[in-house]
Amino acid sequence: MLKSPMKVVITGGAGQIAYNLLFRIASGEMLGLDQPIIMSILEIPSSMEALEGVHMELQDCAYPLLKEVILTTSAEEAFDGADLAILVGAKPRGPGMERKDLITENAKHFVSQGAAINKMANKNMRVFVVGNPCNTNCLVTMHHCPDIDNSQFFAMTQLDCNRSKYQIATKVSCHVDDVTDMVIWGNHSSTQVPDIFNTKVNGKPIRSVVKDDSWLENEFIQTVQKRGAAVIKARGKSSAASAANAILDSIRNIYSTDQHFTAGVCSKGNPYGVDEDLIFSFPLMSKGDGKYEIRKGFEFDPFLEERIKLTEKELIEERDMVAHLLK
Ligand code: NAX
Repeated sequence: MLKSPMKVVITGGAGQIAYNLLFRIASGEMLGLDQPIIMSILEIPSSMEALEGVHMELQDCAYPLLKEVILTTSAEEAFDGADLAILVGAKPRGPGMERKDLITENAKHFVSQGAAINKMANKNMRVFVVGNPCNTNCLVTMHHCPDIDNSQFFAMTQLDCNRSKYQIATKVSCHVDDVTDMVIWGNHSSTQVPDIFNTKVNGKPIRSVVKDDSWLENEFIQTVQKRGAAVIKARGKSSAASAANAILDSIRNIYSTDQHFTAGVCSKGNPYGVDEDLIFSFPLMSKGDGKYEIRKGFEFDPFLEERIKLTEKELIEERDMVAHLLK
């Protein structure tokens, strides 16, 4: 029997990630074949014509689960009654633009989208931020949603996790599924910390299987950190299909039960001594109905500890840059 429809909002619907995402959501691949969907797509006015083309293609797929598609430039209309918001839309860095300019420019949009979510969305909804800088954009959104619990906000680090699993599996000639408990700590940026201490390969500690600490601490981490740039260099465009795939993985994890995953979440009350007002990527365990716990008991060697401090410092600096937009 079909469930009652879920309203899923996607921002940046005319962009390249969305082009790899919307069709998979509408097919049922993200929320299941028994979950009808009302898709609400928020875009900026200059991208509405392109979005109309995407809409035509959605229509031409005749998806049985897709009950309605709303295209809008109004955040309040988009988030009205939303059960899940996937915030992909964000401005890319322009010529001569510093990272700081990008952070403050993008954060402004997350102030207004946060306010619209708080006013219009279902209070039990989940917010999943992809648009960069995703951790800090998520923090800004969360600060503008006082009526929605902090535990309902997520920022994406699953793509970094998937990239890590592939590199390790290739190095030791195993399958990606044999690499478990993989965590990305901290920020989705070049300071991110793929965990090379607690990850397991076929149930054994990663260092004892790889037997090459120098590779893990240097080549592996750098390959993961720079993978996005490598894709841009080869393809001329940033990662889109793998990013959309990681969004699907993340949302399925969020709504699963007893599943280990990694994502940026509110650091309040975290067991690792990280500053308490950040969106920081941790090891998580899903608890059903979109709930999770930050997993305890992950241990740090000095290498990991030093890097986790650096990514925390970067997130605090990003928060300082948008301090005037937080409330
Ligand atoms: P595109 O530039 O192809 O698409 C972005 C879309 O967002 C455009 O259609 C634009 O009109 C729209 N947009 C811009 N501002 C908006 C606003 N205020 N409200 C609604 N829509 C708005 O970018 P794409 O390749 O799709 O990437 C989207 C975002 O994902 C970027 O910020 C990118 O950096 C980020 N990524 C995040 C990843 C992660 O792991 N967290 C990985 C992939 C990706 O790099």
